Amino acid sequence: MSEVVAYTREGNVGVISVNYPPVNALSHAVRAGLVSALEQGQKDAEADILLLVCEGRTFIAGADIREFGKPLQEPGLPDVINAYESSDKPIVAAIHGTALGGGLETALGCHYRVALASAKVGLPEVKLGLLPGAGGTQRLPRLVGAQKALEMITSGNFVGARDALALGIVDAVEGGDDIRQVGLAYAQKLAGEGAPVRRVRDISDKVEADKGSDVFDQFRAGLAKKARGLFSPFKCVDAVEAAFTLPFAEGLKRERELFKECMESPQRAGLVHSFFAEREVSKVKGLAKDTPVREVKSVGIIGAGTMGGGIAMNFANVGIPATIVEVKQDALDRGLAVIRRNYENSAKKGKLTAEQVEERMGLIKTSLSYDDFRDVDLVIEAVFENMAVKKEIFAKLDEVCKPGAILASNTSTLDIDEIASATKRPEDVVGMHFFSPANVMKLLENVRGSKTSDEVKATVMAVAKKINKVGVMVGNCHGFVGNRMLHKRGAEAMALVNEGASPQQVDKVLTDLGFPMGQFAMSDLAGIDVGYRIREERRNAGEDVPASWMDKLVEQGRLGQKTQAGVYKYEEGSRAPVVDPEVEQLIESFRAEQGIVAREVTDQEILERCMYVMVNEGAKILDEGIADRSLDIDVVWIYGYGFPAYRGGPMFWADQVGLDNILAAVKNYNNTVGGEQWKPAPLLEKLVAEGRKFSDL
Ligand code: T1G
Repeated sequence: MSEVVAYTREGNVGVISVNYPPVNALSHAVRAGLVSALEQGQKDAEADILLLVCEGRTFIAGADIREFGKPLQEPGLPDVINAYESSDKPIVAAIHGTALGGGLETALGCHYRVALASAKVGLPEVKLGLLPGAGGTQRLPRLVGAQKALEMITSGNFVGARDALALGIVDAVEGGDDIRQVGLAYAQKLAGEGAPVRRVRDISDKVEADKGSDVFDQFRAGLAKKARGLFSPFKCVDAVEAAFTLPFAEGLKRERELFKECMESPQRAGLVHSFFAEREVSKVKGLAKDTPVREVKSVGIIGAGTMGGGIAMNFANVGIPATIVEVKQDALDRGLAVIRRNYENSAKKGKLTAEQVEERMGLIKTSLSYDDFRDVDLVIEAVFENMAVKKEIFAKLDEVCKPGAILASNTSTLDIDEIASATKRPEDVVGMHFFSPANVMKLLENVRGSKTSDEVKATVMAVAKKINKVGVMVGNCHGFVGNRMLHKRGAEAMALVNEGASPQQVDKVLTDLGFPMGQFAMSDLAGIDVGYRIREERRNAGEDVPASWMDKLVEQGRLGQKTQAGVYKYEEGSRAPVVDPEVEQLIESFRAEQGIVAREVTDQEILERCMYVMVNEGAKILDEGIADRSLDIDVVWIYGYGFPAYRGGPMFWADQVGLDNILAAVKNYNNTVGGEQWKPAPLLEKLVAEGRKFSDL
């Protein structure tokens, strides 16, 4: 008897029950247990019908992703599902929670499906760089037709129980939360009606109706834009198409071939790494799981600019009241108008109802006085990047806020310890670095000061989860993790243009790698005056920061999208970057002033200098303990800067490129380009010497 899958009988119903926390994933033990429980059910003469049900929070949520890349242990899932479908006793799948991937495929191999109204179903394999590899691409279309099957399988989106009923994926939906009782009652009803064995593979009307349809080519055309650079979405279409061109058994074979291609693709490796990394980052190294978390029932925000407004929306979205303080009423009015406009845009897209807009607006208050922060549990300062201003603000907060209130700065680069030194409660001071636009970007870089307490660290990580962000705990240094690496990439990109590359050539190398935007298009979006001010601050602090053609742009008032001209120009009402001959002229004049003779720069050099400088900096960040694990850096870049998840993040990608190749290039640029940024990181040298990877850390 398997300890993860049990067989029992209740009346004339043979019950197969899976109990493999946390999500009843189809590990080898579960697959073997399913087969053995089915055999018991077949032999049980008292059982007229069989019921497949799961314990715990959810029906089977898919194959066990932790087994990917390891040798397959029989029985494989397709064989398990084939055994269920071939049963001569009807089998009912009772679905609660989320029946996903191989879980839904197993349910489709059963003969009837009943779901709780709160349940969801889906085939999200595409989000892992895969496709449904256990009959989903062949059975789902037989129930829902080509279009719906293609939509579900290429998006990986979940479908609620009632929609699944309407689509024919499930046969009945019941209220309540006792899936075992619901399943038993439904099975007894079917047995009483003498319901026959009804195999999905034998249902052909939807297949006949869509045979010869051009929906597949239409889908491929649509994916060309949406799934740019991705591999498995196109294989999903091929697999579903096989359900309409081949007999069932042949279609399964075709699906298996395509599944294997996806399983072996580097994109699957990257996406699975990203899946687990996103979950691992919430487990902060050195922070006990039971560290007390302070309740955050209300927040204060200083600054009603783009960031302050976006931050306030995150809290209002989850029902937490936010008070925004500014120095002038018109700044508050402008900020509130932007927030309302953002919500109304979401309502126009059907993402919010008018009532929800008003409800959320009602949670956002404004004030000109810090007195309104007396009772808040957390204050987030979001004013411009000037240390003196921030210290003045934190000194005032220290006086006004109640004991135990957390004082956070949204600073993107500045020293948290210095900010904390303006207060008498450094243990309650922390960085909460949101990414612009703050109400959209998933990353929240939580920055620990040297005195930040464990309770405050645990609390801001819990706040990240509460406001639907991916929180990463990082150490305190200039630029923390994300921006420290971004600044290195930005400096290299600017230097490459000094030397002969064009901004658009640099940007194309990065978008071809999979970034949504190139370095300069991103600078135009954020405002190239941001980088200008940071360079000026560093020059004022005595650092040797070379002159730059981008400074010239700022000095001409070309600040980026907000002035419709920056590195690129922007037509009225458009965000599309257009190459501007004036900028090309300015770059040539700058080179002449600096005595630089332009040379041809290859795409490969651009890729190496922009990306390897980041990897080298990431290794230094790990060496210094600013990031605890390489996966923390990967998550920062995937969720904060759009690093393509299918490449797993900069450090995972570096492992795939080969650290020896990267170190060789770093050494080369250390000789030819020079500068601190090209000094090989000791950790990179150590890993290469030991034949290890970042993902081993
Ligand atoms: N395998 C192994 N572990 C899994 C897992 C899985 N499929 N899904 C979740 N976990 C772990 C997760 O790592 C975490 O572990 C814990 O469960 C809670 O997850 C043949 C090949 C189910 C919606 O893609 O979408 O089937 O951190 O924090 O927010 O065609 O997990 O606690 O140690 O995410 O409530 C298809 C992936 C696989 C579903 C729950 N299935 N999972 O969300 O909890 S491929 C999926 C999810 C496949 C077949 C193919 C979510 C969830 P730990 P969590 P949650």
